[in-house]
Amino acid sequence: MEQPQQRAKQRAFCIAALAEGDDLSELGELLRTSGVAVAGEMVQHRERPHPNTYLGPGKVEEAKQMAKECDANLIACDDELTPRQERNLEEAVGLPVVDRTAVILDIFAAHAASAEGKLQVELAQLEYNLARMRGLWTHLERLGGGIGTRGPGESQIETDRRLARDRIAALRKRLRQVGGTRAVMRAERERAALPTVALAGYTNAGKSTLLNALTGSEVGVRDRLFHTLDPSTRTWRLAGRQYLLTDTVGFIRKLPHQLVDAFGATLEETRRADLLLHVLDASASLEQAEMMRHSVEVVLEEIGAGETPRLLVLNKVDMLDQQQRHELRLRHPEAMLVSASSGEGLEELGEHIEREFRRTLCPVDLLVPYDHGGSLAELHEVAGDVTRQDTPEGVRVRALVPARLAARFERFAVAPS
Ligand SMILES: Nc1nc2c(ncn2[C@@H]2O[C@H](COP(=O)(O)OP(=O)(O)OP(=O)(O)O)[C@@H](O)[C@H]2O)c(=O)[nH]1
Ligand SMILES: [Mg+2]
Repeated sequence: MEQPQQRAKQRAFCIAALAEGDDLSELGELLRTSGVAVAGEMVQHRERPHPNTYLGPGKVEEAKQMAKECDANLIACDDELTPRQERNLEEAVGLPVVDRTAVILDIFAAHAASAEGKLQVELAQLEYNLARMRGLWTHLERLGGGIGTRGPGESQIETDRRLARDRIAALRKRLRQVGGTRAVMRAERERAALPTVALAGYTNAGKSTLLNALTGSEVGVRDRLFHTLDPSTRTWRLAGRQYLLTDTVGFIRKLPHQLVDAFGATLEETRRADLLLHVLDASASLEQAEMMRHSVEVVLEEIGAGETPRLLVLNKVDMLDQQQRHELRLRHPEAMLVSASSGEGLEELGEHIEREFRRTLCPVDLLVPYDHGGSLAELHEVAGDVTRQDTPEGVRVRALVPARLAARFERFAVAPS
């Protein structure tokens, strides 16, 4: 799918209108992930972007000159542009303009592996393009080799829009069907009543590495943005009990709303977890880390996981010295410090989670008659700390079960001895 020779020809001049700061490194990282080189950059400090041209008129002129001097053939903007801003900028600078959303969508398109992931990305791209009244695919042209063209006639645009709307409806329907299968699988898991833990966090925080380290699996890991798009769930054994651990798509500052919308089903796994591990790259600068932590909180809120219990996991501490670790502990006294690579802190993390779950368990005292072997087997699956004793009337059992399952065994309840 990658076409390095063609892609390397893209040289972007990066622009941003920021209230403060001048850090365009993340946009640069996104562009590189997408195979585009960074030729130069410019930041204008302003309260909010210019409504017509994003940068102010004088700065647009300056950007045009600078882009020319560094031989850029593309302008990349660190925000999502309105269609009008994009058009005006393109006209004024005389170069194609891509915004942050287009770049992120392009990366998602390149990384989508599963059928569902591809559908979700296509849906997000269509919605983005539809709002822009442009031909179906343009710009980075990864998906169809440039089916659409810039500036098609009105009737062409109308046809494209109609096609796009039809396709969007078809995609939504298809995704609902796929989502149905997912719901069935989830229902099965819920019947098995395993506690579920989901990994959430900024892209590249080390979520997949952590999943692998904890469960001994081999989910793909790479030092690139948005490597994981499809959720993967593994069982995780902890103190004799089985948990489900789910890894899913990473978040980013200004995550395009089209993606949040399209990835709704995938993010459902995050929303429904009993516990969220918010994985944060602790090797980042304080400022970076704070920005990443905040962005993740915002997205979690947005997808309706704001209330899910969560635990902050500071990863990559192998890159820190004692002083830095000490500062982190003071800053986040509730957090766990771990290194998914070296294994440091993973045992403590497991113990902590185990303790938290134990607190939600409910003690039961039962007398299960001998002809109810099925219930006994079920109990063994979901309960911890089971002690049993055979008596003439049946099996006398004492165990800890998840509160939401206690009712299943109520009919066997007896007074504690
Ligand atoms: N030094 C160090 N590097 C780590 C650690 N955990 C992960 N990494 C590296 O960080 C990079 C990203 O790791 P992933 O596990 O792919 O991150 P992710 O959060 O799953 O990223 P996305 O799937 O893109 O959202 C890889 O190069 C890992 O090798 C750690 O504890 N220490
Ligand atoms: Mg990953």
